Amino acid sequence: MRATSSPPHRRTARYSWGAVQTFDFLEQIPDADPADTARLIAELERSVTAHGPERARLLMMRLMARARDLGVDLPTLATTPYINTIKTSDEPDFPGDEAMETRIRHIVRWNAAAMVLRANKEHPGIGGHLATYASAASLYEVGFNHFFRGKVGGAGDQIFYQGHAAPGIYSRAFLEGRIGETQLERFRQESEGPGGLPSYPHPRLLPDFWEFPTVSMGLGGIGSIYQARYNRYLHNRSLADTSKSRVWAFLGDGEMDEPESAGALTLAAREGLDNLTWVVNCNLQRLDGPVRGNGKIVQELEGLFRGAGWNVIKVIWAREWDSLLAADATGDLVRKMDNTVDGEFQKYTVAGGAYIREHFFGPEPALQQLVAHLSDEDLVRLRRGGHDYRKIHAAYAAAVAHKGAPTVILAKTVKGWTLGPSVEATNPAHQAKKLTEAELRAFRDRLDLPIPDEKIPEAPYYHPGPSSPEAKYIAERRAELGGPLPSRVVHPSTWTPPQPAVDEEFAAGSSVAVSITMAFAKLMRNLMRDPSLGKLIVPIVPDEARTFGMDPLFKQVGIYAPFGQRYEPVDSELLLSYRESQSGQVLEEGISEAGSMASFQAAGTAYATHAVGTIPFYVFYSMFGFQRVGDQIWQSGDARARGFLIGATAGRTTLAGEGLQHDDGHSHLIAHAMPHVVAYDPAFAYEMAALVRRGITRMYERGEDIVYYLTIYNENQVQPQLPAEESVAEGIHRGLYRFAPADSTLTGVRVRLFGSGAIMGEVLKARELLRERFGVQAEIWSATSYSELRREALVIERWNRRNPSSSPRTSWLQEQLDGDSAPIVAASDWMTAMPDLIAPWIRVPYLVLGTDGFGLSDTREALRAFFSVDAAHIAAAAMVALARNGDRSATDAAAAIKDLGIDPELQPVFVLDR
Ligand SMILES: Cc1ncc(C[n+]2csc(CCOP(=O)(O)OP(=O)(O)O)c2C)c(N)n1
Ligand SMILES: [Mg+2]
Repeated sequence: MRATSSPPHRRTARYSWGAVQTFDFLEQIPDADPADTARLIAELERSVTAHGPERARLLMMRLMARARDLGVDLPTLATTPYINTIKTSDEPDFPGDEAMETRIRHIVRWNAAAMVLRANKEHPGIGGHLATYASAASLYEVGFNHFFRGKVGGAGDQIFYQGHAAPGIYSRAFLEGRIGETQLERFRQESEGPGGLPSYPHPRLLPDFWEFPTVSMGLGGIGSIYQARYNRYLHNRSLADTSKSRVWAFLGDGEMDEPESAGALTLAAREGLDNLTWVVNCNLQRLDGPVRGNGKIVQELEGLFRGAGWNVIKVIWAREWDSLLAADATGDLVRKMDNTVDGEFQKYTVAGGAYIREHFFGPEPALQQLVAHLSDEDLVRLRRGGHDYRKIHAAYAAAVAHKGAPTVILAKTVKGWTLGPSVEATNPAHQAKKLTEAELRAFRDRLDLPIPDEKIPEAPYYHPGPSSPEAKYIAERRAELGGPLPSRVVHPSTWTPPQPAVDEEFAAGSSVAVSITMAFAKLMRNLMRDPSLGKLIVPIVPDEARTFGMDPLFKQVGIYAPFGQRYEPVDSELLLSYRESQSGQVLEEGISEAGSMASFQAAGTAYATHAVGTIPFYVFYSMFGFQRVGDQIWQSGDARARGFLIGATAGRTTLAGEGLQHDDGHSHLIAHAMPHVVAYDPAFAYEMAALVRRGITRMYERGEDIVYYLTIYNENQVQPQLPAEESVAEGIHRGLYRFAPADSTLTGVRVRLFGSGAIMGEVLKARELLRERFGVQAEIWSATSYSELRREALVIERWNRRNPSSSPRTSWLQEQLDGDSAPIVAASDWMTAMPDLIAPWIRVPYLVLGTDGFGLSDTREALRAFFSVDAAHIAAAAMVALARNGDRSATDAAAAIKDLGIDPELQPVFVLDR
């Protein structure tokens, strides 16, 4: 008997103190008839001794299959043999004209390569990819000709294309006549204006074409899962009929290593998303080399997906293998397939027929015999399954028919297929963007295209003409399937703004101290009661609703649960119980910021995908927003998502006690880097409410493709009334307004204090200190958005820079501040870099206080003193600003610092410790 490693039911643990313990869970299951068990095991042992382990393996699998038929509940096998999941005899007839579709595919292949080759000839180094699409062409073509539903008469399917396959998708649109030659010529050359084609699927750059940005590896995967789920959400809430929409996602096998690719697989199975199909293009290679040279990526992924509850269909071998497998009476061929690692399979693709004969079939006489009738060329022509139309079609048909779970198709292909020996399955294939003349000629011959030899050096585009049989065939196929894809359509919508009852209470202020977070939770409840808008609001929380005071929504509108609530919640007796419902409105995502962000994107793009302008409010711990899922937030800009990101428990000093990994003092800086994000740091409830209303108007009435980011805090304060001045209403949105004038009872020097967010409370206290202790009057300004102020100032500045002889234009910032010589102190709960964003336009002494460095676990007061953003430090800075402005002496300022109890020598070393 062969030596085996420890069986899966037995585990041995060796402890550092020397103990060894063996766990055998089978021994722990009571056995009513040990003698019968021993008899069966002895039978198995005899079989292994007599016939070897392979036969025992077969026997065990047959027994398990029979047991399942008899209704025995056995654990699922993680992997199956390395052959196609669908038996040849079970394949449906191919419904298309295969010869015609092959010709079409050849044309698409050619132009996909030509556009990359020509762009790189014109602009060496501009990039583009040949090998990805070359391996995936059949996978896409079967979809386009037989499965993907277009948008005529409904939303159609949502398709997430592999980013690096973009040339193939453009090339097909060219054959369809949707993209012209001049556009192909402008692949990766967009700066001239409309007509350029972006490198990858970017709705931001090509908004009538692309729908879902995918090229940041992994984000297409998780995005597609949440898209399928959101389709169900819309359907279950009667907001859109998505029953005919299927989500297709094409991913690379290397891409499956991204946590985002694999991270939400169980959600898809748990929610029974049989409206979702993934196609993983297993060309066995990623950018640098093999995905699993020493293993088998298809088998590994099979185990992963099956374990997560997916329906798995492997498409490994093309039809040429059918007869070989049928003749494999001993199972030797299957065993060889099982035992061959991916690195070897890659080698077989490049090494030729003689090598395949010697190394794959050679060592075993039975296998050698199996292919004795085939020439070396024939062996090379034994294709992988992912290049066989019929096998792919069978897999897609089975996926579409499967009920109750999502399906993944693991299609084995060759990277760079058809592109010749310098690309096909070579390790640098991913980055290939050149072919020699001879290779191009060979490529043309292989594709059998009528391109004359003399034209070959320029890699010309080939179109058979709009009335050619090929063009007609694809036009008919697409017409039957509901029109061309990809295509992004924004439907006009009717619009009713939220009623005044939604937010008028916030303009009135409060008599008791409440936090902005509480005000926000109330605003959400009000919004969801609005007769026209209420149903469109989509609250998204990653297991933090209670933290943000949003748990009343559980009862008010319910938590979305596709199968309803199958248990009586522990708190069913309480007023605010945990209510799950099929029509629930809250997306309670559990602890997955990446999942929440994917939901945000599906909800925020529904205005285009499903012509229903749902308004997502994703509320999260601000620390776990921009830095945790920054790439997805960036992607939401590309996707043209609309909605609100709410960074709750914000502020490096306001979130007391939580310390270094919770105290966010920099998400606004990251937000500033995102062009579509309009970020605000409101100080008062009326600001927050006004921003939400304006945000809704901008996004959903005016159709701006932007995302609002608001930070909200947990500090209670009596909320002031909205000042009546027009400049206040406008200033809230522009980023700065004067909240309170200087105290007119005082004469003498004056300072301007900028406050924002929770630090506004300290600024207001500093005003009192300045008045009482130093007789200084202070104006209070609320800086709701340094980033918006800077953006506008930059636009104005650019115009002035380009028009030096015209009279200069002025920004809102300059209009508010210029002509006043009083110095300015700005304080916030964010890094000093935030107020510094506007420093270039400030012409008076400008002192900035902020929270640079790691947070600490301490009280709010201690943290504010530590970071120098409390009232005393603000007042002290004001005295220094006055001194720098020549309004007070340096001695006065030094005395004030002492008077305020600040130790000038105290260096909080670990704030900027390096
Ligand atoms: C997040 C991220 N990391 C890295 C890259 C760079 N990159 C682009 S394609 C690629 C390899 C893709 O391999 P695979 O997923 O197997 O796709 P294939 O082209 O083989 O079909 C890499 C590393 C990227 N686009 N996104
Ligand atoms: Mg790959």
